[in-house]
Amino acid sequence: MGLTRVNLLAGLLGSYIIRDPVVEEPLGLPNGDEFDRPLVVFDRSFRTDGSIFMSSIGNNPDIHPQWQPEYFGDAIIVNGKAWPRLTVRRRKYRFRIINASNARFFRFFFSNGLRFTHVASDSAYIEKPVTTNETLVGPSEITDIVVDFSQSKTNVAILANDANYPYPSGDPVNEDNGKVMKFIILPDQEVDTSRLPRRLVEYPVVDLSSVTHTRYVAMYEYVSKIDEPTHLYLNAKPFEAPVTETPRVGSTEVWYVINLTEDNHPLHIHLGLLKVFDQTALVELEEFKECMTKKNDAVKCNLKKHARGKKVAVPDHEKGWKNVFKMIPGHVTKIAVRFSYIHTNASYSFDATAEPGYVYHCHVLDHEDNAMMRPLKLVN
Ligand SMILES: [Cu+2]
Repeated sequence: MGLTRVNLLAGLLGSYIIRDPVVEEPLGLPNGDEFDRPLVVFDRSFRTDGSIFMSSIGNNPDIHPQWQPEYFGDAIIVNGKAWPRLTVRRRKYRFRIINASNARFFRFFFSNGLRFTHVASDSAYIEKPVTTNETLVGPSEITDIVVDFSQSKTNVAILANDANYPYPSGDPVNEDNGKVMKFIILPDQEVDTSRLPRRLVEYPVVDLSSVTHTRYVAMYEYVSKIDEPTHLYLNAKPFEAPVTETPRVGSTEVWYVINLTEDNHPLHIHLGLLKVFDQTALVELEEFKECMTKKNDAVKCNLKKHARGKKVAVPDHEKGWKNVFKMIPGHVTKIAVRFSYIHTNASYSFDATAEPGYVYHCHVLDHEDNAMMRPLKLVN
């Protein structure tokens, strides 16, 4: 707490893929080190000597000497290299693209119109492949896609980004952070034995009639007299306040996540996986915000009356089980949270009630550090 934003920024980081050959080999997706590649993407700023730069002066130094609400770097780094290139063959590749930025969202697309075929998201497969032109990835999200370079009409494709920062209402991208990496596509056609199956992996259906607990998680941002953010809280509580979320092991809960801020926050729940139903715009938002700021109680502030705006459909490729999901500002997001294994519905093979317990938090590192994070204590 307080140091994650600095630790990840300065440290070495990499990816570790856990495979289940029994489930995955029959799918026939591109595999092996050459054709199944993690791409760890983040933004960094550098001094002229190449060392990493992060300003150590807070935006509100009288209140907090170091903290800034979001770190954004000038250069886009993929697997440790700034704006790298990769030579690929004319065939299918699987890329597991991990957004390891502190605060930057990426909306990836290919400059030459090549498309993404999603096969999984975060740590779980989706039911069937979904093809899109672009994919929005918040901090800590993983977009797991197949790209078929045999479909490319050009021999060069730029993987680009057009997500404002902060997302969604910050600055537009520029020449530097609008580019991610370059693919050089070899001209020769080749035989490709990998495939995109019609169906991927189906997990057991969740019985929502067994839901016993509904929770409300409201996201607040606080500002100083000069209108600069000072900190962010979930349910208006600091991390140290006594635990309020105590789900039962094996249960499924419905959470309404209410984003009262102006930014999108990727909510990450430890241990439990989540499925998103929908996102609904809050009407008469200022009135609702005022009530929530006073009472911090979604029921007393009549969330139902305010959750009547336009519904935002969940993109098809994000309808599966997620580790993290992007909470749209001024919206309430309804999610199911499952506290058991999702592939069998069986209970955990370890004692999930053991100390020190778990947490749930916004995955913008600068937010979770100050202190958009709350404890999560499982009970039997
Ligand atoms: Cu956040």
